[in-house]
Amino acid sequence: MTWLSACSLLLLLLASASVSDGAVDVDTVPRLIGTVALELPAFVDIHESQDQSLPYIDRLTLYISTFNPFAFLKNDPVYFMRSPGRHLYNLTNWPITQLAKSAVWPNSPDELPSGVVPGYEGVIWSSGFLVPTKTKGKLELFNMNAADPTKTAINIASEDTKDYAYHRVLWKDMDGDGDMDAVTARFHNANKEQSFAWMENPGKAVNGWTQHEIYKDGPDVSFRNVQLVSGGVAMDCFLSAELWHLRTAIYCIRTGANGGWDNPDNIQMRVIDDTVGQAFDLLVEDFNNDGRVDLLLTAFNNSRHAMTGNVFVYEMPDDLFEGEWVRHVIADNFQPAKGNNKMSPGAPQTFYPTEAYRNEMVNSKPRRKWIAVSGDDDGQAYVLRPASDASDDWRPYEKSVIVNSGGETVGTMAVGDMDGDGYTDIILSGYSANKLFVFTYKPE
Ligand SMILES: [Ca+2]
Ligand SMILES: [Ca+2]
Ligand SMILES: [Ca+2]
Ligand SMILES: [Ca+2]
Repeated sequence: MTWLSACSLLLLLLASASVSDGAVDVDTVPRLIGTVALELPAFVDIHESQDQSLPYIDRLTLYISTFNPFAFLKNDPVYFMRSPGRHLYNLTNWPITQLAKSAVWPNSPDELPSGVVPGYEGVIWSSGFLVPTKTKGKLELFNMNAADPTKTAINIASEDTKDYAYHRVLWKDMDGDGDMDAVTARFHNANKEQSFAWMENPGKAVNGWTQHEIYKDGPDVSFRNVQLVSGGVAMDCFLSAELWHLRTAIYCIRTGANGGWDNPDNIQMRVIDDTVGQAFDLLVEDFNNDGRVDLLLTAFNNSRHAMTGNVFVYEMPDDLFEGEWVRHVIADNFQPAKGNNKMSPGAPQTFYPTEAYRNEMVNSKPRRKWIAVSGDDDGQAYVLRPASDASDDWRPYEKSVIVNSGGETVGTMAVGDMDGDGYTDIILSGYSANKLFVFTYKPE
């Protein structure tokens, strides 16, 4: 063995040894590629089509909602752009196309997976808010596989008997007939009336699905579904971030209970925490890699002496209804712009900055996930990075500003590897700044 090859072998050994020790070094904050002008972008998301005949980069579609609070501009446009990964590094003349201008105050573009409604795959767009003239929301399906998706709108909430504002839809078979139904949380007249409901899939692409109310005056905006075990009993549970009730709560039925969610007697409910202020959004994932799912909550404490936002993680107890939900503050001191109805932070999501980082093991465990969180009315976007990868380390996460948008309010972020190069890309809605910000973790 020559001296040179011995050296290379040594380097190789050192390199592999340090990889198992956590050698993938990544900047906490992604690199700004540039911005794209767009009026009042609010919610952005990317969805991946299940059509495996397409190359990965062309399976992705970017969706953007916009809304204008001024009453005389009644309907607000929503947009899409196919294959965003093909346009990441050329931000002039993005081929952003209007999908519809048929709803007021469009919110989150949620996924409509293939197979939920015959012939349809694409997006379900919720809408409506508390701003005057913007209170009657819809749940519109669009088929992105159609030759002209703009002609495919169906409003499954057209049977509403009052004005409801909608923000989220989850697909779940609620009546056991094999098709996925639309579960949603909504509010009427803001803090006056909330309704957690599901709409029954009729097995075809039609308006006005039959409505079933699950719970009155509970979940109103954000919720998640998860299968849990409480005291040894398998349970089907919804966790909620309740904006108007200033709390986070859990609603469960025993898995397979007779009558399911349609029988109110089946529902066991517990308030997890009513000291958080305005609960905005939540995630249910295993944040510390100990094998148990946790609840992450973003909330703005609007009590007069606080007026500051937090990100919490709760560890779930063995008994969901009697045990203690241990709360950790993983980020604090979010400060919204001054004024009525201003809050911070907003929507969170987990991610890994690179594929190599995702695949790296530290002490035989995967890395803990990072969290991208919108600052909402503080005009900024953040990355929260765990202080360490140890499961028992609940010190606050490292909180870094991705960007100050230069405007009062930002919307949400689309996060994912849009061009498939192994580096995560991020598109942020700069609502007040009237532009999209485009980032990547790929070094220059
Ligand atoms: Ca069903
Ligand atoms: Ca059905
Ligand atoms: Ca956990
Ligand atoms: Ca990428």
